[in-house]
Amino acid sequence: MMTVTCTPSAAASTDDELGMLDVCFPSRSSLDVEAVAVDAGSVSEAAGIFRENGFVILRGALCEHDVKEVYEACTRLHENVRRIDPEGLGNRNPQRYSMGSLTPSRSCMHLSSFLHLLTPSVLALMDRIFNGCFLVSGLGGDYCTGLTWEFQKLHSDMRPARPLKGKGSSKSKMKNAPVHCKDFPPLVCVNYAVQDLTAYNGPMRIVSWTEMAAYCQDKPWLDAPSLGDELEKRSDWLRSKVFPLQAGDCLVRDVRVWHGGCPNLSGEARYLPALEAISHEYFTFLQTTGPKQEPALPLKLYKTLPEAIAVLCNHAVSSGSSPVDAHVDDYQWLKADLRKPPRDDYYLPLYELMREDHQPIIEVLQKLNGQRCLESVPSLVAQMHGGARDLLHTLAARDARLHETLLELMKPMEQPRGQPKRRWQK
Ligand SMILES: O=C(O)CCC(=O)C(=O)O
Repeated sequence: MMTVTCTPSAAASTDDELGMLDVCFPSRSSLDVEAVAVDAGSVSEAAGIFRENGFVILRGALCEHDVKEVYEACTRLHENVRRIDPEGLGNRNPQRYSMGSLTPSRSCMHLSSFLHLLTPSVLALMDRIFNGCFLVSGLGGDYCTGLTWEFQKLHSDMRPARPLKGKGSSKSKMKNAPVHCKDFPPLVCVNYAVQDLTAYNGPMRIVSWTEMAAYCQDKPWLDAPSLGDELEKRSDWLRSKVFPLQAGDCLVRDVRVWHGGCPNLSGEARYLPALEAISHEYFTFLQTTGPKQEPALPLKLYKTLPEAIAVLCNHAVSSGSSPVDAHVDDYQWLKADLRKPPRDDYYLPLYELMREDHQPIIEVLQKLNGQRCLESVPSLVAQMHGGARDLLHTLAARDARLHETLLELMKPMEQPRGQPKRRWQK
């Protein structure tokens, strides 16, 4: 394995740069995705994988029609967000957004397309994971724009929880919350892919309970590593990305399992809309200790749900005269200022120096990967600056498939000036 260093160097060699490109955009994930993936209907098998790892992938959970509608809903949401945050400062780091946190109701339950995420196969799995004792706590998810440069630090969505220790810290307000036992998840998030997820368009990365425990060893309260530490001590985790996924697949994860966002330089926003399920126990705890929640599900939409699904949402439904009732399918119903400063550092030394070179390369690779819009690849290559073009050529020289495809595409083009001809010849 190539050695990566955390020391920024203004004059990184091509080998360093290729190595970094492989860490940031590996052609294969270091996660054995097939080993943790099952068909959406295989509830028992899925529950077993979930229990062991803290997550599982369900193939084909959302049908094509619903994928399309949810994707369009995400796109509309993003268009409206852009009006409020044209610079892309984000609410979860630059260019990154939590969709639930964008709206005054802290959920997307007022957008009818999001109700497609309440799929029977996923709810059957929730039933198994929570032993029948759960509710739907929200619909939301995360997205990053098509030009998201940085990684996001690995994190648990519930930082005070101590699943590897089994009990809360004595100082925390959450000390007695029912969130510390590893085998009883308080919250499960189901992130749906609504577009194919590839190496290049910002799939999420995630690590298993076993890996977390090995990292923490005798310090079970330890937080996830910073990005610098991750690169230095666990560079494989930066490659532990949930891809390839097809639109319609979903990642079911205990929110306490460490995960994080990855760069997306594909030029297209990547959406991961989500359903969130909460245990009865944790819900009751929040009812008695937390702030009162405003209803998030308009009565009009609630009435369209099948009985078996509606009962899981009873606690979130409005009376018919709440603010949310006036905003059914209103994509402009967003917080006036939705931007939030980043919680963690998101700089990865060395990568920062190279990302400008990587961006045009990733756009080309993503287009080749999807075999879509191949006509635009030659012009993308022609627009690259010298450094990026050199790097792509070096990559092509090492990767037979990339070499052949680019060679074919480049036939009608002139050799870029200054490039030795042999780079394009086998
Ligand atoms: O968008 C992603 O891939 C992960 C986002 C995430 O985990 C977060 O913002 O908390």
